[in-house]
Amino acid sequence: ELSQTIESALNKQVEMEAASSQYYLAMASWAEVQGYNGIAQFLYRHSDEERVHMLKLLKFINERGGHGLVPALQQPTVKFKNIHAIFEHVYSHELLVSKEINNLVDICLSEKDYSTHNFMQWYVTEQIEEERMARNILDKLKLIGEDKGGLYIFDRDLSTLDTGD
Ligand code: OFO
Repeated sequence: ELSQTIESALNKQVEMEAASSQYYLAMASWAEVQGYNGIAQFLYRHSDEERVHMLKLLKFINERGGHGLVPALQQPTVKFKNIHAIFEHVYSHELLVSKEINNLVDICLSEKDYSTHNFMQWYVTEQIEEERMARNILDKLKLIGEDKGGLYIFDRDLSTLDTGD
């Protein structure tokens, strides 16, 4: 059984993952319109993954006797300055997600809910991966700077870059 506190904390995370999915979808669409097809593919995949993160939480809540709530859609930022700005957003967003995941883990411990604590470990590991990937991408972009050729290769490489789980 989930306590009310855990159930609403999990539902808050459902909302966050859904918002992440929307967020990356908006970035993907912008990148595609600008002609960055590889970057767009990468961001579309990332958006799909965030939806899977959301579903996983929703189903866990239901399995444990709670009710996973589908959140309302909010329009995310749809226009971006450039590719660099997009990945700065990705990085800071993932840091925020990690902070929220850690909060949730904290709540699990204070509520002595060890099964939810155990379930949340998947997200803890996932965030390490997501932060690492976002940091790597930012490092690459720093090297590229304003170089058009570099950005062209970066776009091509991102079409096949693994986004993890
Ligand atoms: Fe980006 O990992 Fe879920 O939110």
